[in-house]
Amino acid sequence: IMGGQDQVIRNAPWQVSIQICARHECGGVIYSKEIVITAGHCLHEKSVTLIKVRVGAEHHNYGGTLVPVAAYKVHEQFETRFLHYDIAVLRLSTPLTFGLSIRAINLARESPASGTTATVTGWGYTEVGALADNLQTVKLSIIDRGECASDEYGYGWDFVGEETICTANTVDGGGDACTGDSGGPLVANHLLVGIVSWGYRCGEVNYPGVYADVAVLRPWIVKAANAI
Ligand code: 4AZ
Repeated sequence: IMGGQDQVIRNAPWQVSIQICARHECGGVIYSKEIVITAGHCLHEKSVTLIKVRVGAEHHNYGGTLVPVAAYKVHEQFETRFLHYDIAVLRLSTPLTFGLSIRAINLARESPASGTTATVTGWGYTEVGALADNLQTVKLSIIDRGECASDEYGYGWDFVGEETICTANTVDGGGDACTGDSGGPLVANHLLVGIVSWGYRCGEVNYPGVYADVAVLRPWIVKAANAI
């Protein structure tokens, strides 16, 4: 997270760190005692035995509990070129015990309107090449897909699929998600509205942050969570 501040896990108890080969790779979100949501590109073609999830910790590298993963499923339409349908669910090998630092968040049923304030959290880069030790949080503004796709402001329609939403970067060096935040939560009005997906660099004007739109992908998430 660029331009954010420290967050305690009790204020984002659905946030997890997805670890591959014992290193923080991505964020993730607790959906139920056994199911975690993350980005498709975080798990795509990874060996399930190498994946663990750290829950209930402010720090990606210690504290809380490290839980092995039993299985995962990436969206059937996920593709690596434009990162469309960048969503996956995984099943933990043992169910979580919920408490003040570990709990689920409900999925939004409607996509957030342009101008909605949303909060993104994660341990991703705070500057080039540097993960955050302590969980970071920043408030951002949702922009509509047309603005995100527009040539002057954004990426073009190839990159901004119907299953994505975006956040504005209105000032250079302002708040944004970055490398290592992928798979983590974008929260508005106490509901999960997005999963961090990608962006061109971080915190640069004219390059919005792109997220999987949870309301659009909700039917897939519910079905996949029941099937794995
Ligand atoms: C990444 O590489 C990444 N500025 C995630 C989000 C953003 C940029 C990069 C958004 O995972």
